[in-house]
Amino acid sequence: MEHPERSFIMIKPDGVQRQLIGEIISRFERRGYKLVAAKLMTPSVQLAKQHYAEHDGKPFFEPLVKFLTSGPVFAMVWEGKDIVATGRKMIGKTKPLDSEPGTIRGDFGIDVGRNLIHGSDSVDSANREIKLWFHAEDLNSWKPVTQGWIY
Ligand code: ABT
Ligand code: MG
Repeated sequence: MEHPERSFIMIKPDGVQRQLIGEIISRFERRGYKLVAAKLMTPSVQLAKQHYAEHDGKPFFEPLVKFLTSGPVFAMVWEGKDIVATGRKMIGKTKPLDSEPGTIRGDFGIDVGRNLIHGSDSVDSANREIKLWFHAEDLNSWKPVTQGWIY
């Protein structure tokens, strides 16, 4: 079944510890996006390595995996027009110091190794990451009645 674009968005262990789950969900909801899946979980080392496979071998890879597996993350799938690119814009740049105020990292973060949240960087990455983190039956397709005022 066809559905609008989807992105994998994950609040990292630092964002969960800082109790920013509600704040972050609220930003995506208010922008007009729709939550189709969510779970609080502590990722295994294997899952973290698969998620960040593109960085395997880089000097920050091992600390990155250690960080991501250090406690619960809040994994989500969001849906809506241009969610991948718009989600990255709402999140801000990789380095919080390059992130504009108004973005999540620009409002709440100061360190690249504690940058609070992940968002897929392309539609292909999103499809790969959604499959990696969620079973197909856990993705909920639903129609909010307010959507007529957004599109
Ligand atoms: P993610 O959403 O976590 O993938 O971050 P983003 O796509 O903005 O940035 P990338 B390049 O994918 O970085 C992945 C994680 O690696 C950390 N990192 C990155 C470093 O610690 N040092 C570096 O020099 C680079 C390039 C930051 C990212 N996550 N965390 N935490
Ligand atoms: Mg990335």
